[in-house]
Parts: sequence; C-alpha cells; structure tokens
Amino acid sequence: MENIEALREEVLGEVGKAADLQALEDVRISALGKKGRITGLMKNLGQMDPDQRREFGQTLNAVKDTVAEAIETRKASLEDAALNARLIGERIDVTLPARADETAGRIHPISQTMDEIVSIFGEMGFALAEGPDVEDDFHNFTALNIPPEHPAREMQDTFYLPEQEDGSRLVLRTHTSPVQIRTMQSKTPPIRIIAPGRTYRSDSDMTHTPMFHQVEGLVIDKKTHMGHLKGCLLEFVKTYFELDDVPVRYRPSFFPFTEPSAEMDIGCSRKGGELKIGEGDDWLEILGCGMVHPRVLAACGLDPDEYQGFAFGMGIERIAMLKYGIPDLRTFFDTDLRWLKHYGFVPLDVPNMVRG
Ligand code: 2NL
Repeated sequence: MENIEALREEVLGEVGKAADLQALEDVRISALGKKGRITGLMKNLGQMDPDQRREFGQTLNAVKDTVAEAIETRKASLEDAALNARLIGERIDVTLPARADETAGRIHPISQTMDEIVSIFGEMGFALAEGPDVEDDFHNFTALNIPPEHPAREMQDTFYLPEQEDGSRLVLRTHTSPVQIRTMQSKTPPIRIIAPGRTYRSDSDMTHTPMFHQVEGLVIDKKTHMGHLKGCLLEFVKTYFELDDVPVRYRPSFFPFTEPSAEMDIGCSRKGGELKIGEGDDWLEILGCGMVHPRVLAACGLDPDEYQGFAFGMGIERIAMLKYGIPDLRTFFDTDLRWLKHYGFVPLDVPNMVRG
C-alpha cells in the first residue's frame, strides 16, 4: 500500500514536470502503458487472496484514475500553450501595405536606355523597327557592301550557325543594320526608322561582351542630306544627356555602307578622373554615321539617283554607362540582383519624353 502511495506521488510529480506533449506521453506510457508501472501492479492482483485483492484493487484503481485525470488536465494545458505559441509566432498583419521595394522588379539600364533613345527619335518622327537576331549573309553583310574579305565575315569574329543544305550559313547579326535593309526592301521612301536590339560578336574582354546592344537609325528621302544628319544627331545628344547645348564635332571615318562616313564626338572634360559631358576642351566618341552608300540603296531595290539619306549607329552599353555612371561593362549581364537594384529603374517611373 505504501508503495502504491509513493508511486502515485512520483507519477503525479512527473506529470507536473512534463514540459511538452511528447514528455507527457512518455510519462503516460511508463505508468499506464502495457509495460507501465501501474499496469504491472494491476497484473499482480490475480495472485492475491480475495480480501487483499479487493482492498488493493480499489486503491490501485483510484490511483490509476487520479493519474489518468492528471495526465488529461496537463495535456489540455500543454496543447493550449502550444497553440498560443503558434498563434503569436505566425501572426501576420494582413492590413500592412506590400513593401514596394521587395515586390517591384527593376528595369535593366539597357532597356531603360533603349526606351529613352526610341522616345527621343520617336518625337522626331522615327518609327520603331525590329528584325530577327538570326540573319542570313545577304542582310547582314552583302547588302551592306561588306566585301567577302572583310574581317567581320571571318569565322572567329562572328557567330555562325551550322551549314544549311545549300552550304550557306545563317549568322547572329553583328549589327542592327539588317533591320534597315529589310525596311528599305519592303517600303518606299520616305523612311525614318530607329532599330534598337541585340547584336553578337565573338569577342570577350574588359570592354566587350559576346552579346551587346546597338541602336541604328535610317532616314531616306529624295533630298535628305548631311545637314539633316547633323541637326538630328545634335538634337539627340542634347536631349539624351539633358543639356541645353553640347559641343559636337565630326571626324572623317570609313564604313563600307556609308559614303561619306563620319564619327561624331561630343565635348567633355576629364578633370581629376571625373568625366563631365557638355563642357571642357576634350572630346568623346559617341557614334558613327554617314550618307547611305549608293550600292546599299541599289542592293535594296532603291534607285540611288532618286533616293538618298543618312544612317547612324551607336552602342547602347557605352552611352548607358556614360549617362548612369556604370563603371564596368561586364557587370551588365551578370544578372546580379544587387547590381540591378542599384542601377535599375523602378517600373512605372516612366521616362519623360523631354528632359527625363
Ligand atoms: C557604329 C557605326 C553605323 C550605320 C551604322 C547603316 C545602315 C544601313 C545603311 C548604312 Cl542599312 N548605314 N548603319 C551607318 C554608319 C555607322 O554604325 O559605330 N556603330 C556602333
């Protein structure tokens, strides 16, 4: 009898100390389970004489009920505590506004710059033109008066696709000029188009990535001349760099697809390693341009005696770096979200047509 009392106190003590539902279950099994201590005593009843068994049995049943009740009470309170802990831990305030910074993506500086260029030329009456990234030899080279021995045509400089059945090879366009070729083939002048997009060259170092972006422009009419080219490009650099005036100069150059050809520089200063555009007595090359070569017009089915016009081309990465102070070209396509968060643009912060 004394042992039973002691066992009851011991088990009730363990129940009180059980810190969680698993500990409590362990206590229950060790007391009331198949091989439990109280269950063990119950099994002994069979070997006792009737009087002893009655007295012992009553006490043992009472202890068993007390213990079972204590376990149930403790279980309810532990379950309550566990639920409360979860409710506090998992509380969310559904009335909080979304964190704009976390949910909004960013516009890549290349996309932003292309959009700005397209809007500036759009205001001047240029239409947006697009074409395939995979081109044929005619649209990428031949129609542009690029001779067969030109280095741009070499296997190691340009990405070619595997040979087709007729032995020709398609090519990843090395400039966006094929878009202009396709436009001249399919439309009658006047033509005013701006062609931005991806371009490819087998080149990879500090200042070159195998995929890069270019924007080219083309104007063809009956009397379009170099004066139109200069006025148009001056208007562009002023608007793009958000300056009232920018000194510009044209240096003679060579492209197979223009004659004459020129490189346009803009005035800048480089004091103390800092580049300032629009002031100072230094020059910075910004784009290439020229009057469309008569052979290019003819290759597109336009009569060079009837039509003439100008074209220009510039690298987007370069002018994006200049305007937005991005120091390293190779970071553009690393897909580093921290970089994109720093240099990217918030959607709906739509660029304004004039003066940003
Ligand atoms: C540069 C120079 C240039 C053109 C691109 C062009 C296109 C046609 C006909 C004639 Cl279809 N010209 N494009 C003209 C002059 C220069 O690009 O430095 N680009 C990065």
